[in-house]
Amino acid sequence: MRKTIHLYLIKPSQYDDDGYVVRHWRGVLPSNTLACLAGLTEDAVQQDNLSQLYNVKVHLLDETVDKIPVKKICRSQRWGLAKTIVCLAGVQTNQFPRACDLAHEFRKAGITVLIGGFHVSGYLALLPDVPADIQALLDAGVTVVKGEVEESWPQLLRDAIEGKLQPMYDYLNAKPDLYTKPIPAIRKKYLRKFVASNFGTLDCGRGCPFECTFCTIINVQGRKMRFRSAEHIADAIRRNYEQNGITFYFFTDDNFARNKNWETIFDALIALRTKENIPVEFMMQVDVLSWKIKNFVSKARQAGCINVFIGMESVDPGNLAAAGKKQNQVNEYRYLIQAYRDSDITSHVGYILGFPFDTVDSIRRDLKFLMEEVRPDHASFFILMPLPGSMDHIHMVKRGEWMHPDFNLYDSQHEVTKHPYLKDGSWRATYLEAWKTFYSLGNMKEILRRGSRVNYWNNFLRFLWYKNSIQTEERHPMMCGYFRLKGRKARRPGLAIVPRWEYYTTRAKEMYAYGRSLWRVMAEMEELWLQTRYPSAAEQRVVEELNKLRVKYDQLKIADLQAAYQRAKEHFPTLRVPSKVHLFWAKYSPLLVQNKVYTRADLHAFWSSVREKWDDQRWFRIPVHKVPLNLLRDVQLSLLFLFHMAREL
Ligand code: B12
Ligand code: SF4
Repeated sequence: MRKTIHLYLIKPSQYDDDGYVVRHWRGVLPSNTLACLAGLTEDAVQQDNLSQLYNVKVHLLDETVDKIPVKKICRSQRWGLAKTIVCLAGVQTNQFPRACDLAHEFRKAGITVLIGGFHVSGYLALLPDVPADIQALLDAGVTVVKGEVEESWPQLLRDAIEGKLQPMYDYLNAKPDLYTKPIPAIRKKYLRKFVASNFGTLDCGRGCPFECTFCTIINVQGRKMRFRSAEHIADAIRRNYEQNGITFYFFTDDNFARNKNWETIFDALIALRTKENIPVEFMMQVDVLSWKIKNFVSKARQAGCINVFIGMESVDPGNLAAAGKKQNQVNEYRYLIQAYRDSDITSHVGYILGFPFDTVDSIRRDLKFLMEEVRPDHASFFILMPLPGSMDHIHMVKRGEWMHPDFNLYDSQHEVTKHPYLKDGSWRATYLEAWKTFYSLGNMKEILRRGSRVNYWNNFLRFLWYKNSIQTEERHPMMCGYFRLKGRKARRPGLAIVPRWEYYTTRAKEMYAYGRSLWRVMAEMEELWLQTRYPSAAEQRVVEELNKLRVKYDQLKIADLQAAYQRAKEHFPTLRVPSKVHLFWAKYSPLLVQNKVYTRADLHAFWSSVREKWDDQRWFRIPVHKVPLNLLRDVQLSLLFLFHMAREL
């Protein structure tokens, strides 16, 4: 009988500021590292004939959306009937403390544990000495893997199964050629934990030729570009479409524009779209010079690109020079954004706060410049942090400068170093202000109005994700999902497990605050939709017919409305003329209020005044008779809004 091997590929999460493990009901971005290791494992099991000797069961767990069944895993190799191997995968610096806690717990139960990813790879790439926390892992019998494992995974897996693992493997200098290596495997079951189950990840290449000092990629994956074969990529996309219905990809390459195979990959995607009718679309990461590469932008659009993430980082040339970001020319930013906009590709810029010349005032000034002159469609803000594996980290170590000892905070939303001008919490305060300013109703409105109609919902849904993350979940959108879950006992070691009563009371309060905040976000998004949505041609025609009547809206009779619909129907035969009851409500719906701008401002004003009177205990001044009608209008409007949004998901 073949021995069962339980291979757990676990992507650890992070602790929140109260020490609870961060987990969400639904995630937004699936982990590419898990997909990569799953693909490599499937291949290794087949290629290495492991399947003839062992029954390898692969379990994919992403702690940002899955509860890790620690006890079950610890019990899984009791009685010697099975062997369990835990791989802590893609561990970034902010996930390292959580990964260590999990590793020690598994090791106590005698489980084989390996750890890899950017934290250990980056740390050990630039610093010769093994730091205490990594040494503690080694002492506990955890195997530490530095670098990429595309070449070595079959051997590593065999070593793990046969109990021959070495304490440390170093593949940093043996960077794999990716050309025909197994492609990340997408698992439908895993994707069910995410908002969009048609969403896959794939790295078409690795490496970046530039030299930014805050970046770890160049010291781990190198500056020499490596890439996958376009044919392999196209095969995987075809297979994922047929088997799992995947139509949207995040190409996680750090810089797709420097992938030497970009044109062949785009051609393969264009062929999939045009010859095989596979409606694939994708987003990718590029540098600020990408728009100058001949045909790059136009071909990207033809290949299905709808969004680019651009490492803009700052609009201050002094800051860019200090960060070694020589390629970024501020005076060309607006042309870059426009080039993508002209091809109907939305732009998303990464923007770092806390460079040497940043002050509260300069950040505000730069943000204004970014919003008014550069005019990207989206921006993500990050607090500068010295990640192990970056030149910034090495320089600070050498200079003996203070860095926060808790790696859990190295998530670009906490201050982990001291800044000469951003003191006493003003760094984080300015960071939060930047999010609020960029995603204000006014700026979102501008973006939707200047963007093309085809990208309307693409932009809108991203706004919703970002607003919800920042305002309701209070987390960086790239580290956030929908609806935070908290395990009472999933708390950082050293912190007390609070009694049930206290825990549930606090959770109830948190839920209430969450509900209120979500309500505010949804109301703002509804208003945004009302003010910017594209009415259908038939609807516009009805409004035109109404305008011809030259009667003030509130003087319109139901019969007038019905007649307007009848006349519009002559041009749009499929238009349904609503019943009188329906029109009675429609008359009060803000959707029909004016030709130009739709709004729920009157409803907002009504509820605010009710609230004010309630708070001042002037109950008798509340116009009770208007409450049911306005409530119905609000519900009707919300349903309409949710219906339109759901259609686009
Ligand atoms: C795509 C991406 C994202 C995406 C999606 C990430 C994902 N879930 O897949 C999003 C946008 C969500 C994201 C967010 C963040 N990211 Co990011 N992201 C990347 C990026 C560009 C690609 C990741 C990837 O797929 N790589 C390919 C995989 C296969 O590489 P890998 O993880 O290193 O795995 C290989 C090896 O390390 C090894 N390996 C890994 N684990 C294990 C385990 C075992 C046991 C073994 C044997 C081998 C092994 O095998 C793999 C195959 O060779 C990387 C840069 C990069 N080039 O990797 C940054 C990067 C990983 N991100 C980074 C950061 C900082 C973040 C954020 C904190 C930023 C922020 N505030 O938003 C968040 C954290 C989010 C989170 N909770 O994970 C840093 C991490 C550096 C660090 N030391 O922590 C990186 C390196 C970029 C950088 N600027 O330096 N990110
Ligand atoms: S351009 Fe991006 S990926 Fe390349 S070195 Fe700079 S930060 Fe890193």
